[in-house]
Amino acid sequence: MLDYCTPWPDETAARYRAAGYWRGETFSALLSRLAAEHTDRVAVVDGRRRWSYTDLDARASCLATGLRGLGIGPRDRVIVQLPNIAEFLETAFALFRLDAIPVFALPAHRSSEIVHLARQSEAVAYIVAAEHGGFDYRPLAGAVRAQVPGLRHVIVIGDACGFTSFDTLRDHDTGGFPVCDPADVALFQLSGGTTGTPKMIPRTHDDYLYSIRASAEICGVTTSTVYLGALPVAHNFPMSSPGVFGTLHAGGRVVMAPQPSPAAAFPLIEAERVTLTGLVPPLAMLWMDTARTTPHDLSSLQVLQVGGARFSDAAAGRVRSALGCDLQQVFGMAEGLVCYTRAGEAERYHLTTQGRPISPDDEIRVVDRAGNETPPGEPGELLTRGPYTIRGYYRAAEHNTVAFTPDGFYRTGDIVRRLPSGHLVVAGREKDQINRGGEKVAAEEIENHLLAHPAVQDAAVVAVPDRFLGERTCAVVVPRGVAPVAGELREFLRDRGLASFKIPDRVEIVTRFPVTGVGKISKRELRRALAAHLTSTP
Ligand code: J2J
Repeated sequence: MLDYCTPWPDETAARYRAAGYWRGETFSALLSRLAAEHTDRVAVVDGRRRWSYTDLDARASCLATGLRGLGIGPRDRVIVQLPNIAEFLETAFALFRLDAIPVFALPAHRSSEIVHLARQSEAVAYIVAAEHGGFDYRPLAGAVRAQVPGLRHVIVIGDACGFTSFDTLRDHDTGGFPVCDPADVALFQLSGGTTGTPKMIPRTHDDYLYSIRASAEICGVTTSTVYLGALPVAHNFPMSSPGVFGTLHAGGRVVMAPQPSPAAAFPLIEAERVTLTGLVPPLAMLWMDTARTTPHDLSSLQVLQVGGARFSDAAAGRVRSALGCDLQQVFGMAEGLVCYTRAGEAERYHLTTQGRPISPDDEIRVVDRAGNETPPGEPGELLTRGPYTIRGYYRAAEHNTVAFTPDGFYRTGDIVRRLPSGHLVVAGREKDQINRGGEKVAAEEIENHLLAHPAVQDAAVVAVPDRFLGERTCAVVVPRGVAPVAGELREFLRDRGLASFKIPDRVEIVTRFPVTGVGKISKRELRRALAAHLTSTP
């Protein structure tokens, strides 16, 4: 396995193979097989462009040939920061074909995140679209390259402005691609994180393809499925649960939406007869509100998946009447474990639980602070291990001793209750993270940035409840001398190259923090005080 990754123990791996979870197929072989099987069937739709399975396969090979001409080869890491466009899939499969490893950054990431990822992964190339959503990625790419000398190539889709042009890279397919090891790392996903720097999640061909294949089966994906990629498909949820890869795996059709807004998505649902999509709760609520007055025909939509953050029982109860489709709740994580409510289950499970795990071999423990299993039905921290849950983050030996138990369970930091049926109900969170409508913000990362400001003595970032997003971020600051104003702090963080979803929504200045018995900042107390303050101010 790639250096600095934690493999599964040999006997566990052998068990997963014997059980048929790990089948020894690679992403590259998968695409070849799909192209042979589905030939002219449409694989991906992006605006007016419609690529068949044969097209996608041929394009991946041509691009792989061009990338190989740049010297990109097996085990090289390549940062892919692309919006929902057809080239996302072309790029991913071209890299798979070369046995290179895509590191999937989010379109919202900025220099702080990308520089960190490029250094951490020792990436040799960075692939971006020239512009998306009103943002020009080329100056960002220039800034990143200036800080990371090892980044040999910046490849731009669209007007390359002096960088390497994606379109001129496609070369005549000369074949002879490397054979890669299905047990090795195929791609990197990013962790929502709880630490100062985002962690990289190595996913192998074997484990990721198992979660994709099983997700597609559970979600009933077939060649008739039309999946709308509404959330940024770089996220693990729309990538693999079952997402774009699960849809392709089953021979279905992926439709790329440039934005998840009703204005962008509804016309696509109507025009392409979309049957399945996935959203985070705030978007699901926006879609429900907008559907009432939309002129668009959404009747093709059979299932709306909602996940990434807790969907309230009340909102869940409105999906059918508002959108005329079934709701499937999804509770997952880029580290592995994914739970689904399933077709045919009693409605109460769909409305009040976050589903049950994909695999019979997903091991679940719900434990108290001392690490002992809680009584059935009682809340506790969810620990898990299984055939598609990682055993360690990349290059994070020290953090791994905290994030995983000695016997390989991932400590999710989520507080759940387990029902006798095996369904999990997410009841809270223990990790120091803000879940801002599905986007994860690691408090420590933002605190570290705030501490770099000369007028900040101390900082704590916590969640405050929000009607629309579920949670927003609040930065609580003890000033050094004259207190900084909120706008200035936000500007400061933006200038440091932070993704905008990480910029605190609210800033509070205090003279000191509430502390726990051992003198640490009490975030619990801080959250309570802020929530009280919030509800008492008009
Ligand atoms: C409450 N919290 C949830 C839910 C995730 C499918 C779906 C989602 C993700 C994802 C994913 C939640 N209710 N329904 O990767 O494949 C919170 C938990 C979890 C964290 C993981 C997938 N669904 N969460 O959201 O890696 O706190 O993955 O540990 O971004 O999101 O975040 P992430």
